[in-house]
Amino acid sequence: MSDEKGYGFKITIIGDGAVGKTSLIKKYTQNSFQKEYISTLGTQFSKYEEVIDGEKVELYLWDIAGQDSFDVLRQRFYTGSSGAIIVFSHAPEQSQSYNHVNKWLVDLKKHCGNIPIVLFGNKVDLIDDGELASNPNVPASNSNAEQFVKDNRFIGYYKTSALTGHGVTDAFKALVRKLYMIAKISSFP
Ligand SMILES: Nc1nc2c(ncn2[C@@H]2O[C@H](COP(=O)(O)OP(=O)(O)OP(=O)(O)O)[C@@H](O)[C@H]2O)c(=O)[nH]1
Ligand SMILES: [Mg+2]
Repeated sequence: MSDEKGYGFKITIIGDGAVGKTSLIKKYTQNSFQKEYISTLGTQFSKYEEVIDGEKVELYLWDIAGQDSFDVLRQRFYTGSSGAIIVFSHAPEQSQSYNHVNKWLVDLKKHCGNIPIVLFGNKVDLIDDGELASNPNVPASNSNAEQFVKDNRFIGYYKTSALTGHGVTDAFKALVRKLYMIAKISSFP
């Protein structure tokens, strides 16, 4: 999807309800954070422009509600995604969200095939980072999450916090840069 005006990428963001999908987009695009939880109703769409290597890149960020009640609606919104972000939460009471990452991956692949994907482990501000680094028995430990992304050929795994901003820019940029490189290579005559 390129023309002389630059590049445009649709990025779909999925993951369980309340893991922080909307908050991460807000942090990245507006550098703001909201403490109250307002569940996304169906889908939310944001457009964001940035410049990579002097070229304009437009991002169309499709934020899809994680609640099961939106399952049917969600299918239609995968269409045309250039890349995807799967988010889970490190908050202790949301530890199940890591176990559901594979379910999201299967759903995504069914509709989009093999597109570049990045895994975000969000809400790292709520846990002891040392524990993730040193205890492989924690399901979402660094070593387990890194092995998962390797096995499934994701672009990468990033620990993020939409609250503090930790890792957010690096995580989004990893995907945007990858999409840009792919588009650039395929636009060569
Ligand atoms: N401490 C902390 N709280 C966060 C973080 N990210 C999001 N939250 C909070 O978690 C709650 C849910 O965040 P949302 O961004 O609405 O989650 P969501 O994944 O978009 O949820 P759905 O739209 O229902 O799928 C909100 O109260 C946020 O303030 C984070 O990194 N750290
Ligand atoms: Mg949301």
